[in-house]
Amino acid sequence: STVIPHWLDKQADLSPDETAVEWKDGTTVTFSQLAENSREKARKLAAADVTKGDHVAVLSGNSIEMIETIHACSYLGAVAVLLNMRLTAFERKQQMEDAEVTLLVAEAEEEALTEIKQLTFEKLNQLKASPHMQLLEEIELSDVFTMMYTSGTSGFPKAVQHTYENHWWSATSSSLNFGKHNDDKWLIPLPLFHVSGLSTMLKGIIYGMPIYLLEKFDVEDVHDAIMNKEVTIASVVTVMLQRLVSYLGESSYPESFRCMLLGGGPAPESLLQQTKAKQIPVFQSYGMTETASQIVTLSPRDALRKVGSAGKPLFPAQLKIRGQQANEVGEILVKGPMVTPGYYNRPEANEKSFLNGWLATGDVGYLDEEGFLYVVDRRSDLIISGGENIYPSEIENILLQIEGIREAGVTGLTDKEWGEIPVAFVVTDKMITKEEILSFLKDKLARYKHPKEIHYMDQLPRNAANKLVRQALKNYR
Ligand code: S0N
Ligand code: AMP
Ligand code: MG
Ligand code: MG
Repeated sequence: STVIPHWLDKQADLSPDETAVEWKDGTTVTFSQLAENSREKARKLAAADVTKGDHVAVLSGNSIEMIETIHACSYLGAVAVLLNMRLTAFERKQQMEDAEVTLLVAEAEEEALTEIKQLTFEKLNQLKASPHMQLLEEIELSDVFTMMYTSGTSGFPKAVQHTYENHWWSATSSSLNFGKHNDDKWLIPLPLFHVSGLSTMLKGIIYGMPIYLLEKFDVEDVHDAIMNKEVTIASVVTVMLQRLVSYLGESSYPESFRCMLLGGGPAPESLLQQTKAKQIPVFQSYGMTETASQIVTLSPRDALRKVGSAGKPLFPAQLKIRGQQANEVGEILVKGPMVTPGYYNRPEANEKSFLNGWLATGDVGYLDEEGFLYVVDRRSDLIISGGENIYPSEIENILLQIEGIREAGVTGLTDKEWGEIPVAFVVTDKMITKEEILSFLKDKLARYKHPKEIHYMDQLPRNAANKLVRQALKNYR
């Protein structure tokens, strides 16, 4: 398999004094500093017994420590398992156990629900580095670099494995489409624990391009970065773009701002019309954790003619609709070097999802005569709220643990702000208040998964096989 020099060392050699990361307070970090600090962290991780092939969980908001820790793993050949900060400690524990994590590195002390060893960034920094530790100088492209959880096509969160090769091709295919300009600076208001943020951070390393990193999304900070900080590209999800458009009012972005990459879910046509009127250069995209970020993108050039389309597959990617002709709706299949080699420890899911090298996305769409993709429906039952995935059965299973709840069904409803929100329907044996239900969920489910409405029913809609018909729930409000 292919071996290349470690990409961060390479960039530190090519552009040592160029900015790798910029913050809103003006602080910057250069590529050589980033490489040096990441290597130092690798030696400290080695002192904490991390070795090649180990799985190290990383739990942090966007920070330089987090970026260094991710790279530190790569210098040891360890896999960084990125955990979602919005989850409860209970949900994260399940992921860490499933991913066979041996060490958690976190920005703050994590509630100790497991035996898994943990270190805060502060404690890691206090360790004495192993000075003689031989760090990797090369990257084996087929090795797994990162893992992160997604609900996939069936009920339960599964770890998507990303090889170096997946990230490499994700970065290069994006640049073959957008072009790489010398003055590019890419704004990341998205979390680095999602592939949306992570892939952009890695583009920075691979392109030798500065990223403008926000600790968290804030409409004023994003606006300011685009207006005043020479940002040329930004990645956003729909709810962020909505907030930005209303904040922008009658003003317009500078001409140097060349690309607003929109991904992570569908966008209402009204929003796309608004951005068109304000001349915001929106690139609609389709992608998923499994494809290491966008795999299909629509340029503003075609946006007028192809409103609602997600565009065409990027250069080395292929896409087809399962068993269908032009304009016929079916499951979207994708193939390409940015597509994950599979879910960690999930032979059954892998067998179902991969068909002769094609990934069955579970999403439903069609291709028009010119090959433009239209996504018309979501993989079965998945709810996307503000770019975060919610799988109904995750919520249902917790609801069913409540004494007195006999049946539970969850579905997504359209919501102006979040795109969709989860709503629950329960059949109870006794009187249980909504407050009691929500307080039971508190430690077990991330806030964004809490049902926004709870409806009490005499029975739930079921088919002849007694299987819950979630789609039918939508009519029961
Ligand atoms: C939209 C965000 C920023 C909203 O969070 P915000 O406003 O910062 O909220 P908080 O202040 O933390 O909390 C306030 C209240 O809001 C609730 N809340 C927060 N988020 C959500 C949510 N998503 N849904 C519902 N409620 C939410 C909080 O719980 C709190 O309420 P209370 O007080 O009641 O608890 C934030 O949600 C966010 O960052 N979303 C984006 C996540 C993301 O990156 N998703 C993309 C995942 N997909 C991929 O990575 C693949 C596609 C991809 O790669 C891509 C995607 C986008 C752009 C580019 C690409 C690419 O291809 O490169
Ligand atoms: P994630 O599971 O977080 O990686 O998010 C990927 C999912 O978001 C996809 O499987 C789709 O269901 C959805 N999605 C992404 N892009 C689009 C789009 N352009 N239109 C509709 N849904 C999308
Ligand atoms: Mg997912
Ligand atoms: Mg999502």
